[in-house]
Amino acid sequence: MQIGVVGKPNVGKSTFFKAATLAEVEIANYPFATIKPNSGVGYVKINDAAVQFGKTSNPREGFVLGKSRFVPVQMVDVAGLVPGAHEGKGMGNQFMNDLSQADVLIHVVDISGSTNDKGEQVDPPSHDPADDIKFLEEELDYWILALVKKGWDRFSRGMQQTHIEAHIAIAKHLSGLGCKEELSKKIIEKLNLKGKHMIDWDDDDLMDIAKEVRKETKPMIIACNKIDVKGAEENYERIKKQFPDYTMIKCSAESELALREAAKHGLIEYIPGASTFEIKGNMNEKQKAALGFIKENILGKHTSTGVQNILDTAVFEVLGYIAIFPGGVAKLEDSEGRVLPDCFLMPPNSTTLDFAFRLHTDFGKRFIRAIDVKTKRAVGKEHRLIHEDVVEIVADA
Ligand SMILES: Nc1nc2c(ncn2[C@@H]2O[C@H](COP(=O)(O)OP(=O)(O)O)[C@@H](O)[C@H]2O)c(=O)[nH]1
Ligand SMILES: [Mg+2]
Repeated sequence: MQIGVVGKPNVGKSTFFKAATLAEVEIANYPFATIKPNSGVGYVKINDAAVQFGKTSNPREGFVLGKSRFVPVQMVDVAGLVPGAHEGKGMGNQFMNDLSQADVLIHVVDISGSTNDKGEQVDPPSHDPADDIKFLEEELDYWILALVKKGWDRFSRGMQQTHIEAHIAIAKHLSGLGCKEELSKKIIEKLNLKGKHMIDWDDDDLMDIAKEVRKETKPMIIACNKIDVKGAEENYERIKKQFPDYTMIKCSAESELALREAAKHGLIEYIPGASTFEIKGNMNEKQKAALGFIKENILGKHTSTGVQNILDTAVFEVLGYIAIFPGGVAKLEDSEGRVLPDCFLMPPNSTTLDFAFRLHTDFGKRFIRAIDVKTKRAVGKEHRLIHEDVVEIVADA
C-alpha cells in the first residue's frame, strides 16, 4: 500500500513529507527495498497491542513510543502538479507515473490562501483554496479519461464482436489503474450505461466513467496546511462546508517538522500526533520561542499539528485498512525473544484466512483454525478481523 502526497507547488508538500517520514528514533530495519528518490517511509500510529498483556512490543520494523506503535507505510512525494500535467506538461509523465502507484492521496492545500495558481506567494487570503481542490480533480479526471480513450474505437468495436460484457471489457481496459470487474460493474450500473452498446458511448459517457474511476481508485484526503497563518481557520470552516464528501484535516506541517526535529535532537519528548510535549534538553531563546508558539497556537488551539492524524485517517478511515499482529496464545515472543515483532496492514474485510496467506502461503493452504489471542477464542477461516487484533494461525504441519 502506498500513500501519495500531491498538491501544487509551495503548499508545503515536501515539508509534510519530510515531517511524516522523520522518525525520532533510530530505525534498524527499513522495509520496502526499492526506494526511489522521492519516496520514503512514513508511520501510522496504532495502540501497542502488547500493552494489554502487560508488555511493550519490540517491532522489527517501525518503532514504539510510550503506548503507541508506529507501523511503516510507503509514501511518495508526487512533485509536478502544474496545469496540463495530464498532457505531460512540466513533469507530467513522472507525476502520473507516481500517481498510478498510489492507493490513497493526501492532497496538501495551502488553506490560508497565500499561494496562487502558479505557486507564488500572495497576501492571504487572496487565493481560494477551493480552486485547488477542483483543479486536482480535473487533472486526475483528464488523465484517466486519456487512459479510457486510448485505442477506444478499435477496442469498443472489437468487444462488440466478441459479445464480452461491458464491465469485463472495461476492467480489462483499465487494469493498470486497478479497476476490478466489481468496480466497473458498479460504475456502469450507476451511470445507466447497461442498455447502451459500448460503441455508442459518447465523450460525456467516457468522462463520467473517468470521474467515477478516479473517485474509487484514487481516494483522497485533504490536508489543510498552513493553519498557523492568519485567516486560515476561516477558510477551513468555509471550504469544509463546500466539499462535504471529503475528509479535511487542518494541519501545520512546518510545526510537526519542528517538533520531530527537536525530539530527534533530544530537546523535547514528543509523540507524533500528541497534543503536548515535554521539554527535556537545554534550548536557546530562539528555540524556546518557536516551540512556545507551537504549543500555544497549534497544539493548544487545534489539539495536534494534524500530520499524524492525516496519515492515520488516510490509511484506517479513507482506505479502511486494519493493523493485525501475529502472535501466539502461549507466548507473544518470537524465537529471539521479541514481543509482537510484526504488524501487518490488511485491506478492509480481511479474514483470518487472508491473514494466514499474508503470513505465508503454506499457512493459508494448511489453515486449520485461528485463535484470537486477546480473547483466547478459536475462530474459523471466514472470521473477519478487527483493527489491532492479535492472531495465532494454527496450520497443519
Ligand atoms: N506557515 C507555514 N508555512 C509552511 C507550512 N508548511 C510549509 N510551509 C512553507 O511553505 C513553503 C513551501 O514549502 P514546501 O514544502 O517546499 O512546498 P512544496 O513546493 O509543496 O513541496 C516553505 O517556505 C515552507 O516553509 C506550514 O505548516 N505553515
Ligand atoms: Mg516540494
